[in-house]
Amino acid sequence: MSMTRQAFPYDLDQVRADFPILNQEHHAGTPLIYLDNAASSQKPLSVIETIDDYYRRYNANVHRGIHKLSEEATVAYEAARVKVRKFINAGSKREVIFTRGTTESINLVANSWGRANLKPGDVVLSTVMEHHSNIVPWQLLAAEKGFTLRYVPILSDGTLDMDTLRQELATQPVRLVTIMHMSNVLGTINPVAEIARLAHEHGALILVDGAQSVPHMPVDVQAIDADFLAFSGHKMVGPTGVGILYGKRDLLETMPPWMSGGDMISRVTLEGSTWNDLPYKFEAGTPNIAQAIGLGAAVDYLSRLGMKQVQAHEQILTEYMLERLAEVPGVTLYGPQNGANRGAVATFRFAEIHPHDLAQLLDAEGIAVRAGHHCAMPLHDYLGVGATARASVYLYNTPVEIDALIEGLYKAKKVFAG
Ligand code: C6P
Repeated sequence: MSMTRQAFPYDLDQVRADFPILNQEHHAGTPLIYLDNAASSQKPLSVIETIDDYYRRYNANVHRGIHKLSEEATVAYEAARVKVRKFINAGSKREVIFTRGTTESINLVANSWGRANLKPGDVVLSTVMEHHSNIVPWQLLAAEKGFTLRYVPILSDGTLDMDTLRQELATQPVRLVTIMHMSNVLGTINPVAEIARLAHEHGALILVDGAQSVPHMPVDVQAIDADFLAFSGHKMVGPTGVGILYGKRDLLETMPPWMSGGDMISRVTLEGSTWNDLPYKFEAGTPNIAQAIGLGAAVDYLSRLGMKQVQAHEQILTEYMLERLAEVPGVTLYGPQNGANRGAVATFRFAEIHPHDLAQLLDAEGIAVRAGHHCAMPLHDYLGVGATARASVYLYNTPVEIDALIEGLYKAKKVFAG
């Protein structure tokens, strides 16, 4: 099977021209085929230039200075917050907190809401497919506060075991369901709106880890009815070092600060302090100003393309990638096999070739994939594999690049056959 570009919802050549890194050689004479987008995406010129412009023209601290530069920086920083609010359909910009990324956002919820509310006897319900950043913060807090952390298993097709989730909610004193929207390994898309409804029915809150969903599909926090949503800028054509915690305003108002210092206070005396309004209560110290403004430009870029279009593009490409991989003798694929309603990753083992060796051989062909446990060791234990290879596509990838991946696999097999 082969595929033409006509099937795609936008002009791929035009989109690819926006990303300078895609138009370079990886090794001499080998074009770059970047299939490691779930780890971090590439950046369009508009994002790079927005950051450059900030440093060249109006670099200054925000919320502090009365001078023109500080005012300009503050306006751009707050404008980025408004763009993100609109992008995820939050009710208010006060519900949008800048963090360093998904990991920090989840740690914020654990250390603020979790530390203030969780006690022995309570249950936090997660799943076996989570990324370490949605497991370890809860493990650390459980050891300190004495609550129980339980995990919903997956079915053999890589989807979440919803019956067990329902049963856990009905029989356990669950206070929080903390769950990924889209798996970075399996590609599974969890039905988070339905899970939110179930959680709320049983008096629990829901935290959605949107690290892999927000970059790839329309995500509407009000439609999901998420209490918290965490995601990272660098996976959605934005810069590193910035991410978002969305939280419902009522909840955020009741939560104590986590990190403390400048900007998050209302008044400080030597005897004690009071806190600034939302969202600043959770943004201690000089924030990542350039990165936040860059994230605003990333949101502009994605919005111009349209998240429905991005999702449609990836769906076609993912279906093609899964089909082509399934044709290769010796490939074992993990996760739901149907490319529709599935995230843009293909995780696999190939014959007896260790994923690290495979990634190295593919790299020599100019193809960047990830190998290892993808920060999901419990899931790999559950699947009974130590490591896997993962190809992950984004809005700029092409079917020709998938064909190159398949050719790369055949070449790798030849190398290993001696
Ligand atoms: N997954 C991957 O290669 P940070 O590092 O904070 O930006 O994102 C953490 C994170 C949280 N949840 C999910 C579902 C993720 O996929 C990630 C990051 C990368 O799969 C790097 S390990």
